[in-house]
Amino acid sequence: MTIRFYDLAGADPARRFSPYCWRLRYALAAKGLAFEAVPWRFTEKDVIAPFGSDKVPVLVDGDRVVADSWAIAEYLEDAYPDRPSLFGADPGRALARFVNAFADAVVVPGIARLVVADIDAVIDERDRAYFRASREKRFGMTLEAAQADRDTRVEAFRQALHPLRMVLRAQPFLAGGAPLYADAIVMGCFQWARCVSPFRLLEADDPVEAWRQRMLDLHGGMARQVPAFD
Ligand SMILES: N[C@@H](CCC(=O)N[C@@H](CS)C(=O)NCC(=O)O)C(=O)O
Repeated sequence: MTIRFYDLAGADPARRFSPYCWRLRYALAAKGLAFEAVPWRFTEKDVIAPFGSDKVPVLVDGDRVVADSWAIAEYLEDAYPDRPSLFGADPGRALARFVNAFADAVVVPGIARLVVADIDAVIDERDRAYFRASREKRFGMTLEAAQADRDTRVEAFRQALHPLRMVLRAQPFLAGGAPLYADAIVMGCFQWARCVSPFRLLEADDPVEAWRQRMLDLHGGMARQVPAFD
């Protein structure tokens, strides 16, 4: 039975913009596993509630259900050991956990303040009120105010990426000579941004930008072939 997962979609069902679901797409592609990505909107909580989650991704593989992108990556690694590894040899999984924490603590919140009002323009009409109310509560201000100073705020974001930049100056991928799930974790964040906003996060000569382009090329250009802004 084909693996399926619930995948955040916008007004255009082809616009899939969750950073966490993009991590999963890269993981499934790296494992060479066929999958169906079922479009899901923020307000369709009832669809995933039976799986014990109120967030996507939720993966359904036969009778196995796994929620949370990190838990799903671990599941795929353990359930499909004969496929290419997502983490590399030990302690690859443990180190990828650090990258996951860095991405969730630094990269996702950094990008959110730069594109959150743009997300409002691409989401499904049914999700609009929920998205605005939940995110304005989270930021303590309107979406427009949260994003208003992005031309200056982007400098601090770029500075926060310096650990990535140092690594990517020395090697083509975070995992070394070839990408692993650590690369997918961070790329999911950048793919989220390009699916929702034309705002330029990285300067053209940034090694992180060169790496982002390499990630866009992976798996036959999988991430380039979706509605996005660049
Ligand atoms: N830690 C979770 C985070 C998942 C998450 O936050 N997903 C968002 C979509 S990007 C979501 O479903 N949000 C539902 C909501 O905001 O109500 C993971 O890694 O999968």
